Amino acid sequence: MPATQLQFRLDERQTRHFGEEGYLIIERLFRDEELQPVIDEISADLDRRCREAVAAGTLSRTYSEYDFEHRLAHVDRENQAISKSMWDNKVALPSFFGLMTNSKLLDVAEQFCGPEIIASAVYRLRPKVPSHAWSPVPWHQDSAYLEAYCDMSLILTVWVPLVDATEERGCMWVMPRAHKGALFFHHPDNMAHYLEIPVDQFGARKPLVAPVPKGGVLIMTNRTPHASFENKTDVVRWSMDLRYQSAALPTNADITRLPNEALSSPVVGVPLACYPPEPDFLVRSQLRPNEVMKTAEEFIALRKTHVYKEATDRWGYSVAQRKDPLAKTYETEL
Ligand SMILES: O=C(O)CCC(=O)C(=O)O
Repeated sequence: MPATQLQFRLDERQTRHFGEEGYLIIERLFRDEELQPVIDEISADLDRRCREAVAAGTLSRTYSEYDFEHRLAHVDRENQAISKSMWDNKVALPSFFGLMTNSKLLDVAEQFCGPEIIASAVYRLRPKVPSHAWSPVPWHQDSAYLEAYCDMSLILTVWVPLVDATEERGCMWVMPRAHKGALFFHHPDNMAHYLEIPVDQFGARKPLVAPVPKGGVLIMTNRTPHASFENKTDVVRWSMDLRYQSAALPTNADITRLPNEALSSPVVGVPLACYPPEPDFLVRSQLRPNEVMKTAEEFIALRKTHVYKEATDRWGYSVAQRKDPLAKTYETEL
């Protein structure tokens, strides 16, 4: 089988950095015109939410004179439910499919996950508005939210800012070289909204701030501890986090399983997925090209029809124990 012709190849220094440090910033991956469809559709979705809120009497006006970077910050001073719902509500827009299947992004994923690539179910849109209790995300490893049988496999997080993500705007922080052993212990944070690693577990380790310009990405492993803090500016720190894994790992994508690929587990049975609540799908493949998802319509339909399956409550923290009335399930917070 000929290797995929990669259009975007990382150099050896970058690959080594990722392996040793557990993260890598790629400063220039996307051109503005590749991100613009996403920004346009989010803006239209926000516009619709504002008009509906005005009609419902929960917002005095639509704030349509403000641009993408500022509008939600103004809306949010009057109505916090809109930003919260866009953060939590698993927004699925056609352009998200275009971004997730961007060939340069898949080239990056292929260099770590191999040529049979699954877009992991868990992607999130994050409008980090200034001064919100829920928009700082405490230290955690993504695997804390995933099934334990995937802890030692790579699920690649690609964090994509849609505006320049600076320290003042609440960009990501990472804990370098902390991604190789067993998971750190996690407990519910103060709001019972997120899972959190108590910081004393990091000992003498030093965190690193990871600003990323628009057009760049931060990639991390599922065991890389990371966090983001308050946005101290009037700009909304819009970002998306996307995830990829090899098709050989547990997945609920509707694909033919090949010899040596995970199918079932004597412990958990089938169907098996690293994150059962939401649906995975195949985005690049040499071995089953006909099963690659081709259209945004299929992506939207899959998000609507997937049958929710509870993730294992591996930290003894059930949904019923949550204190935050706005949060429906902690699985959404990854
Ligand atoms: O975007 C953020 O502020 C947090 C993102 C995050 O924790 C993640 O991608 O797992």
